[in-house]
Amino acid sequence: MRALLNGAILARRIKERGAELGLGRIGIAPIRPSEHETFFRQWLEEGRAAGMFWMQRTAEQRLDPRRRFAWARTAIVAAVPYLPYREDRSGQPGLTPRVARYAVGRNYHRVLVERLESLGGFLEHECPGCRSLAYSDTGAFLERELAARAGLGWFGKSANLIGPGGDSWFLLGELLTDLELPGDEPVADRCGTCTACIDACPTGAILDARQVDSNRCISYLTIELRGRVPRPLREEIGGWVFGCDVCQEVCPWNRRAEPTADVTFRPGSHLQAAGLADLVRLDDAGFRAAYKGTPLERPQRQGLVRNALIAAGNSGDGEALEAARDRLVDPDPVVRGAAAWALGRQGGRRNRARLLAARARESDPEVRAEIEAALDDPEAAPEDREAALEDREAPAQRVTRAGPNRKVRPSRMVIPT
Ligand code: B12
Ligand code: SF4
Ligand code: SF4
Repeated sequence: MRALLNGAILARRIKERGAELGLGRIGIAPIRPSEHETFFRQWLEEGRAAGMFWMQRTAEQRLDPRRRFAWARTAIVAAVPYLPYREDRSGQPGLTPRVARYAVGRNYHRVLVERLESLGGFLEHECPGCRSLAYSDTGAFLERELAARAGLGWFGKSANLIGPGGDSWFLLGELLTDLELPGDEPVADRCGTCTACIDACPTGAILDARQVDSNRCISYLTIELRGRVPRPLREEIGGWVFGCDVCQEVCPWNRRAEPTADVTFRPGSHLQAAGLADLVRLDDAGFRAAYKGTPLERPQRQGLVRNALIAAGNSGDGEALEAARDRLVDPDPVVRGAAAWALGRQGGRRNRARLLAARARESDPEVRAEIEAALDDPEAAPEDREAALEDREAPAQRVTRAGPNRKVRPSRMVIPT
């Protein structure tokens, strides 16, 4: 343990250096066991972590970082602003409005850790022999709790941390150190009687008592979930292909937020120049070329193409739906199933013909079930359903009975709302 006589001066210099390094606002908190242990354990026990089993596996360390880092005394926590643009999302080009704002630029984990390590170098220079370790997101910490303790914001009803200056468009990272530094004061909760985030969440994922049920959160469904998205939630995902910003968009504290000048978070050309159809068409090589090293690498090709197909089914984007027909023969069964869903939702004679052909050759039982459900989609126009039922009884007569050139239904939703 290292006590410092000039801790307050060092803390101020750390904050100044952090700002110079692009770490935004810095707060300091002692490392100690969680004050919200019951809350966290209950969240896990009620299955709110969904398929993120790593949360359960590392629960004890999250609740008390000293179990793993016995030497650590203080967390220097950075809240790095990332808002990439001020304007309404729908005015952004290409895929940008379909991707959560924190992920439109470069991979922030790497960037934040590099900057925090530079801050560690500064600490070493000021206090030779001290120890430090940088993390952002991927470490087993309750980062929001650490940040709240370090005075970087309050835990809003949306579960997002809202900064004392009044917005939640920032990412967190921390530098653990064996130095003992004076901590900052937590800020008061200013959500008041507002419930805008709870009311606006498209999937009803925000429960009372500031809990998010990951099973329903679009961020989880589009980024972390491997395999099929549960059917009842697909429509609610709207046009999102990676993450979701709805609970932050409606937060009154975010209304006047200024975009960051940090180029790290500027929308990349891989998103601005591409459309939904490009995403639907991605093969392995195309995925690696466009998305490796970006935040969108996380769901892998299977997840990203699956998400694009769901967005296509919801948006009625003609080019993307045209591309979806080819995905019925994709090597990945999850992608084939999502393609069936998108085409079933859109209805129409040509889509039905493709689905019937796919059903005839499909050997995977789960994809077959998707195709059956798509042929029977209650969302399809009534004449589609009728024709689909007839198709099952007498496939050979389908083309003549369904009638020519039935119009594809109009768009339900063009971009996420
Ligand atoms: C798992 C995870 C998710 C999951 C689960 C989300 C969740 N709400 O728990 C999913 C995939 C759904 C997700 C989504 C998002 N995430 Co996320 N996620 C994480 C991760 C890895 C762990 C979070 C966790 O431990 N959850 C368990 C719950 C119980 O903990 P918690 O929400 O953090 O709450 C704790 C404290 O805040 C504390 N607490 C503190 N004060 C108070 C006060 C009261 C009254 C109470 C009751 C509790 C309380 O209680 C809890 C236990 O300590 C963290 C990184 C990390 N290592 O912490 C990023 C992190 C929380 N995510 C982040 C972001 C940006 C997002 C998204 C906005 C991304 C997007 N746009 O799509 C969404 C927001 C969804 C939402 N409304 O929460 C940021 C949050 C930044 C911020 N300003 O808050 C983090 C910190 C990553 C980072 N390094 O910046 N995420
Ligand atoms: S990120 Fe989207 S789905 Fe998740 S809690 Fe917020 S509004 Fe709901
Ligand atoms: S929308 Fe309202 S309730 Fe939700 S986090 Fe913002 S201020 Fe709090």
